Amino acid sequence: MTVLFGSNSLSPVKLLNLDHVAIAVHDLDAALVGYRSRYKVDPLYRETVESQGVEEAMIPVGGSFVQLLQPLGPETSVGKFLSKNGEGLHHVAYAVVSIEKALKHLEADGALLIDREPRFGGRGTRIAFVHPGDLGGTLIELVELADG
Ligand code: CMX
Ligand code: CO
Repeated sequence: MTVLFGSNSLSPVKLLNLDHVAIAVHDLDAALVGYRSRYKVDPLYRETVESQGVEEAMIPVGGSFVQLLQPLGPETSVGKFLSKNGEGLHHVAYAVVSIEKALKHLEADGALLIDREPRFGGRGTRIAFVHPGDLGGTLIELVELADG
């Protein structure tokens, strides 16, 4: 039997890297002040993504980002999460080579997909979510970067 350690080169989903970890916050300005004060870091991007119901800031950390998410209203995904859980880790996001190929494989594999088709996220990315009930109680986002 062949056992591969620490490699996903054979994965049809082709996870490239950890793109970001996302943290739900009540007040984005206050959170950014906290990160600047404590860790001396600033966001590279900040934008409102209406379709996701969030204002988000992306703080670079090595080759990945911390994504801070403030909900646009109480009925959004992040708004509901905050009222139930308070501030904290909301999802992890993996960069993939092709989001269509990744979704096709995951659907065929029986994954509990939230999105069968990609949607637009921040930074011009295309994104899709896998339900937290699918694996480890963690909401997973797949990201295809704008420049491939
Ligand atoms: N992580 C882990 N579990 C979560 C969760 C999260 N972020 N959000 C909800 N859950 C759990 C709840 O605790 C609940 O569990 P139980 O059934 O055991 O109580 C279950 O999922 C259902 O939760 P809910 O409050 O009823 O919420 P909904 O089912 O209406 O929505 C979800 C949950 C994940 C389907 C929805 O939030 C979604 O579609 N998310 C994807 C889009 C998104 O999050 N966009 C914002 C970020 C945008 C970006 O990153 O760019
Ligand atoms: Co995200």
